[in-house]
Amino acid sequence: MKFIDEANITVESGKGGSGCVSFRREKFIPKGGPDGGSGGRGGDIILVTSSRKRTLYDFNYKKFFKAQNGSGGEGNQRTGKDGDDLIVEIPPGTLIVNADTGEPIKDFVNPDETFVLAKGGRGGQGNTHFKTSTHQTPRFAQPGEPAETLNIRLELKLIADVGLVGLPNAGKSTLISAISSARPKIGAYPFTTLIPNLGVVKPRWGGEAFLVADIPGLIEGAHAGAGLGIQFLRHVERTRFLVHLIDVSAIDPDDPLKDYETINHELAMYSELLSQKPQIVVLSKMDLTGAEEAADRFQKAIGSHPAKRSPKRSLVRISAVTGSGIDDLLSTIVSFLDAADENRQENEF
Ligand SMILES: Nc1nc2c(ncn2[C@@H]2O[C@H](COP(=O)(O)OP(=O)(O)OP(=O)(O)O)[C@@H](O)[C@H]2O)c(=O)[nH]1
Ligand SMILES: [Mg+2]
Repeated sequence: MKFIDEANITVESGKGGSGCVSFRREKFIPKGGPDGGSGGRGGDIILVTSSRKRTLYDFNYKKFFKAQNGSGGEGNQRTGKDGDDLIVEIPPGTLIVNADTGEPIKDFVNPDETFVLAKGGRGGQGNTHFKTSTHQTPRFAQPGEPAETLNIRLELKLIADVGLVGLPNAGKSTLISAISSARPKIGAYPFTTLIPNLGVVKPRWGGEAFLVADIPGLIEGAHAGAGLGIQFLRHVERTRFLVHLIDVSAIDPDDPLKDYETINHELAMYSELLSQKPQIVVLSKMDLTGAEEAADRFQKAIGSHPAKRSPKRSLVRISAVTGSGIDDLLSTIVSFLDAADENRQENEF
């Protein structure tokens, strides 16, 4: 599912250092010639796409980017130091627009693309440079070129990294409310969610933000139109993996994997691609009585289940009410994201 992320920032390149006015002063050379060096170049603002970046989240907090100014030239023909360039990392897929004119500046598609957005000013020339046969003692030098300032808007079409799936009432919307700023409707009845919700999750301990999609619940026969059908699965088709929620209080003691298999069957009926995505299987509502026993039964049953071998699966227990297991789930999500970045597939049961 697509969602537009936007941020406005200001960038400023480095000013050029000014040229220096200076004359040689040495013993026994009463009238030394001009020896003022030129100023250093100002740093550029360089945009680079990095696959580590997934959202524009960080630009909500840091909005001004300044490259270093060039240093002034000095006597003895010393050139000033060049200012350092400033490299700003953005996610692939970001469109850069001039915020004042609305004109597109650059559309980044792939990782590792670089673009000089604002050029640093050239350093001014020192008075050494202005000496001519008729003008032996120039008492002037050039100032450095000014910095370039640009207000830009970044636009990114986001695709959810993680898709939440499960039966109605499994606790999907409660979970996305607990981990992101999304505030979907939550209800103690099936089909509370009728349209997909997206939430940006920023792990508390730092690291890159990622995007989670909460979709309406699936039921047995959804592929044949039961309940709300499987149309919403297209919103999680392009995610890197699924978080599959199972209400632990609804686990059938005689058939602990029933709900789990129902959802997996519907995913498979939708597409091979979806059924082959890695899954973090989450047992929710662990605060309810009898939850531990039910979860143990589930874990025992899944341990001997063929699905544990392929695709990649992992199991986490949570309670969105008490918050238990949420950090564990977030770090598992982050490790799945990292693994998806590296295209690794391995098993964790
Ligand atoms: N005790 C307890 N109740 C929970 C927990 N998580 C969700 N619930 C409750 O379970 C019910 C369903 O939660 P939702 O988040 O709406 O479930 P959903 O999976 O989004 O459901 P649909 O949108 O209908 O598919 C609500 O009454 C929640 O308050 C939990 O960790 N513990
Ligand atoms: Mg819901």
